[in-house]
Amino acid sequence: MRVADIISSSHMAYHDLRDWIATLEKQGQLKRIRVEVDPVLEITEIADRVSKAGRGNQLPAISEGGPALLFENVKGHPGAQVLINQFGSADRMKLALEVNALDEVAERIHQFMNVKSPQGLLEKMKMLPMLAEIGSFFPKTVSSGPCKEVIKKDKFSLFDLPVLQCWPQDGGRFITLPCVVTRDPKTGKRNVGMYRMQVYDERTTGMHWQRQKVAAEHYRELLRMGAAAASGTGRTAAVDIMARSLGGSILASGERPSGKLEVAVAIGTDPALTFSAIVPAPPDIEEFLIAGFLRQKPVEVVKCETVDLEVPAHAEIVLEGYVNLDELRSEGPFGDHTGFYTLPDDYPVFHVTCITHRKNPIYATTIVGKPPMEDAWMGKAIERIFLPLMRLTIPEIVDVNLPVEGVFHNLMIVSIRKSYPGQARKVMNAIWSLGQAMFTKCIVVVDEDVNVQDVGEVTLKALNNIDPERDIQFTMGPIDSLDHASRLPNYGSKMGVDATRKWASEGFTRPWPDEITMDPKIKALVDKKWRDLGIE
Ligand SMILES: Cc1cc2nc3c(=O)[nH]c(=O)nc-3n(C[C@H](O)[C@H](O)[C@H](O)COP(=O)(O)O)c2cc1C
Ligand SMILES: [Mn+2]
Repeated sequence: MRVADIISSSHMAYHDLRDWIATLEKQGQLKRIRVEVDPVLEITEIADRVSKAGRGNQLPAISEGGPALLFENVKGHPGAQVLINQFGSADRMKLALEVNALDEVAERIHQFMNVKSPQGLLEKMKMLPMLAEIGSFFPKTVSSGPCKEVIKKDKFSLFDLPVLQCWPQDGGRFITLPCVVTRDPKTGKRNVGMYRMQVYDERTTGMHWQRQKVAAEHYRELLRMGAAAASGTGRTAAVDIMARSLGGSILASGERPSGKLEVAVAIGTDPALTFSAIVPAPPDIEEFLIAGFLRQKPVEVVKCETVDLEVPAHAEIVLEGYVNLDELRSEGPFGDHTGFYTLPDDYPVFHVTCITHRKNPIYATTIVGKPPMEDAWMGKAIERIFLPLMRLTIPEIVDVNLPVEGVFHNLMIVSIRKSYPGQARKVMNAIWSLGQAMFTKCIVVVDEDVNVQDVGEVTLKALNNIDPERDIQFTMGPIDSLDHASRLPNYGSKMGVDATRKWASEGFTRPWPDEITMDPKIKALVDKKWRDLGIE
């Protein structure tokens, strides 16, 4: 399939999940499955085989994964449909974002960032279309939408949804592809993040926003506001819980958290919006705007029934509710994208107050586990799209590779144009200060002549070029919550490898050898003789 053949200039943004599914089907990228399957473990085994199709346990860079799957006969859920692996190949990721190459998205971002102040009327006029385009990215509030076709405020149960248990030791069933909407209690800005939700019972789930994520900050912000307003009654069990969860840094003893943070969750949205929920954007940039930029058409949002939040009007399923500020509950274990189970930990509890959905809603989900899986392709898209944004603050970066086996946060290989001594270390520190890249456990910095996408070449050159004691540096800092090896949860060490060629100005005065390459004249000579040699 050539994405170029599909995306003509007249193509409009995917309206919703159904429009996206129809496109996938037209392109032969979707398989409908009518055989009965169990959402407990069985769907995972099928999806895992499909996402690793034809590769055994090989972990390739970018190549095709198997098709998206739409299960139409899910055990225990008559009439339900489950979509999985919608993003599970390089081509589908491009199709989802309606580009021929992911670098096109990067290029568009670059164009917007590159705007200089216009000189004279003509240049100002030239900017008008771009300004009009920016206007079209902002979300549009509409009065109703398909997500309101069915509204359930009194009688509903989360068990009605075909939620998967993914892996044998999972603590239960997990909603794995939710777009979780919260509002910053101070600024009113909205955030959409993807945080998995363990179903506890008919009306409550876990809310696994890790402490460094934006919704967790909204929650803390509300706690701070409550703490500031509180009159100071005795220390309570709730405070102890919060102190444990938040490192004791928010509430002084004697302060009692109260109140709730409203939360809405959209499941099954158009692919740009689903993708925007995982993008590690700066906290103040609303994902609705990012999705609008990606699809070049506003996201239509509609007010919730029971909370003061907006959700995508075309979502298949919406869960409305709140988390209490004084309630945490054990979440997990969960077979995670590291290839290991994440062990149980305390997280807030989401209480559902209302479910709205389309008629015959399609439940969108994913599984994570040993790579490569569906999330590998989303991660690769982020790698490409964020390169120009990284270059804004670290302009010497030439290219970046997050190998899928490095599960995003364990390994980043970065090539730089080195111009001054110590620059590789400066780059490492800049990456460790850059949003969610702070979690990167190991950064390998190479010179610009190394192709970071070729891990073999990196291994050859990087390891030849280092004197480990001199070139490896350790630092302490925040660690991904999923890391099971750090000395403390969320806090530990990181490693940077300066594999650039060392300069005399960096204290390296020995001669540096050339790389081996053959004389081009001899190459040409052998090319000419090659057939006569009779080797092939
Ligand atoms: C399939 C999938 C599941 C994810 N689950 C979680 C999760 O449970 N908790 C979490 O903090 N981040 C999770 N993430 C990563 C976040 O979605 C990502 O860090 C995102 O940028 C968070 O948005 P925010 O910056 O608005 O907080 C997941 C990502 C994917 C692709
Ligand atoms: Mn965000």
